Amino acid sequence: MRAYYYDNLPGDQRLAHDSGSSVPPSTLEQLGVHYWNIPVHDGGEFDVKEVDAIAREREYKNRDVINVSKEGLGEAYEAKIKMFFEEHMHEDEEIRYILGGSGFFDVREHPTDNWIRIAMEPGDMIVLPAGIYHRFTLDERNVIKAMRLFKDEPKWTPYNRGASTDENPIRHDYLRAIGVGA
Ligand code: KMT
Ligand code: NI
Repeated sequence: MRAYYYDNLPGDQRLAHDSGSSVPPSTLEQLGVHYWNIPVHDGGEFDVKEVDAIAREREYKNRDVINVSKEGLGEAYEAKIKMFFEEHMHEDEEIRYILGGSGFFDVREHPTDNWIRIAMEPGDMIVLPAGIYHRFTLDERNVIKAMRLFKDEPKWTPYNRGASTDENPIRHDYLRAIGVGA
């Protein structure tokens, strides 16, 4: 995982858009973004006990695997890619453990509203807190395979940023939790 400020230059979302200014782990922690590395070996195997330990501690009872690629998503591909990259929030955490491929999660820093780009590779596991504004894109490899963990029913409904998300109670809870008032 590598985190840096997005350069905000026009151009393909799949390019790195690296401003050259890196973001330290402490900044991500302040935003409520948690990160672990659980190595994924060449054959794709990993230590499931490490995943289980995090899942137990954080009460993620369920999991599945998503393949974000043309082959994996079929007819839904173009629409999903577009939807993932619209700035949005969820009313629950978004937890992803990367098993193959690579891609970028962009999260909004608060209160600056700068984009922080998080480059994810196999072995990287991330928790985006409920209420954080974020988006996702594939990179130029055009493929990522990720385990999605969740508590009960997955609540992955994306709420695109706007007047109503600014008033969403989960968004307000998030801002209170990171200690920067609504
Ligand atoms: C999401 O909800 O944004 C995704 O599942 C993106 C692909 S998982 C790396
Ligand atoms: Ni999301």
